[in-house]
Amino acid sequence: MKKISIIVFLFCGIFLGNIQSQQVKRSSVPLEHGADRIGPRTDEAMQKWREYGLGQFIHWGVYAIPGGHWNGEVYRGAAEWIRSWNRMPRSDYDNLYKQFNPVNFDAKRWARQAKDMGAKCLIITTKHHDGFCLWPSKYTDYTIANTPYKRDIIKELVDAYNAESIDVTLYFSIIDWNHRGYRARPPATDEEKASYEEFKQFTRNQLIELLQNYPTATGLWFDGTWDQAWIQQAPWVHELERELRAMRPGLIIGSRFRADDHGKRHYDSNGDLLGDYDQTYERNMPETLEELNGVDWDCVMTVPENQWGYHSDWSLTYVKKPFEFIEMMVKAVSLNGNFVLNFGPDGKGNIRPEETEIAKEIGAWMKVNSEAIYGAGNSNWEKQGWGYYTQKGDNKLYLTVLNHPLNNMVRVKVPRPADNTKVTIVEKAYFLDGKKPAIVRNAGRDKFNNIYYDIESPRPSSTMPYVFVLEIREVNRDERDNYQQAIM
Ligand code: JFZ
Repeated sequence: MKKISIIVFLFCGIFLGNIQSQQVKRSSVPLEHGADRIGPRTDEAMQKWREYGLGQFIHWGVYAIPGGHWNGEVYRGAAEWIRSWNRMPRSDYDNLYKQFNPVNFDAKRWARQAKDMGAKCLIITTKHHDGFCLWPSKYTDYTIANTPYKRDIIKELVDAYNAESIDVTLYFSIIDWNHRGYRARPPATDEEKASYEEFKQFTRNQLIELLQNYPTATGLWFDGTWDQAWIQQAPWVHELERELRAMRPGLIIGSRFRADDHGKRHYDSNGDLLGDYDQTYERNMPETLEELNGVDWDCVMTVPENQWGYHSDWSLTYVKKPFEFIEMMVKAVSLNGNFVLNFGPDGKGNIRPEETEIAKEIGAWMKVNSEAIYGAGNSNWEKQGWGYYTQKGDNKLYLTVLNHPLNNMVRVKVPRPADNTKVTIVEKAYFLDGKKPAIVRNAGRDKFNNIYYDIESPRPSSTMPYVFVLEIREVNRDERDNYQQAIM
């Protein structure tokens, strides 16, 4: 009995393993509005997206004026949500735009800072839940055009970032507290239905307008799509998505836009991804490659715990350190994702000093080590306690060491090639900083005959992570000795 169940178990294991590797659908509920594609995109635009590694998010709008405070009181929620706080009168919030005059705003300076940090893409809030538009939309008066500032902030940002070779994705909130037709719950009466139809047309008009106004924008990053009213519009949203994609070949849209026939979001009822990348990693990250099932994904991260827009008081929660962002970025890349760090400029158009400092420190690290990030991805070398592996092609392995071992030896476990007649050898080992050669020592085998090496690593003078490169190759087992000179 036991034997049979073991055999059945093994058989299932092999069988299921095959299904996964072929990316066959796990179930097949018939859907009209499920995923439009099974498996990742293979086009050039998506390939470029995949290689970003690091991006910048910016949350900016009239909420930057109160900065988490009103009438001497502190709002402890996310600063961009202050309009929903019962201590701030709605009419006060809805008149803030009359004072929006960010005289210190300088798109070129922001873009240069992002470039120096190492960002390859920007996600900018064109309109957050409050409905205020940073571009002069012709479909509402609640825009930058009717502030004292007047200038088209989105255009200035797109131009400045593009000039620094940074791609721009437009963040757009479906929630719009300023539009009379917007509602969270499905419309019930005829009157509600009619005004919700107006809201839908308004949303469509604005999205088309954004793509027309900013022809170089590469993607749309949707938010606020969790309301039942929106979820029930799945067929219409599906059609809208097709329309937007037809307007802009290569356009990249994440999983937070439309639901399927049964109201399922991000992944449809068959478990297939809706959109081009998984957008669920908001202030969190996957732990393993397995849980991702081969999908593209991004992680969007705040500096304090949950503040996206400008909050003048950062002493209320823990504020993350540059080391942690570098760790998250490396981890994201090691799991084939992009890491996007959020900035919340103030009401005058300044990027706060704390964020400027973080950008500088990340940038200084990237200057030396970005080769381990851009265009790199997962490696099949087994993760060890010192940090993360990232890999480019078949031969270049990057070891980002975050926890320097006390014995000054970084141990690696060499994977065994699937082909039994081959072995993986290390051809070259060096520090990415200055390409200084590193000494690799034989560290024996375990009882499963796995090979281990120790890379000598003198105690670092800085507390920042450092990177080794291993150039590796699969060779015939009997040729191994010709190559092992590098190993002491
Ligand atoms: C949303 C916004 O409400 C917030 O202000 C900010 O813009 C952020 C980027 O997006 O907040 C969310 C959205 C989704 C989740 C959590 C917060 N989520 O899926 O866990």
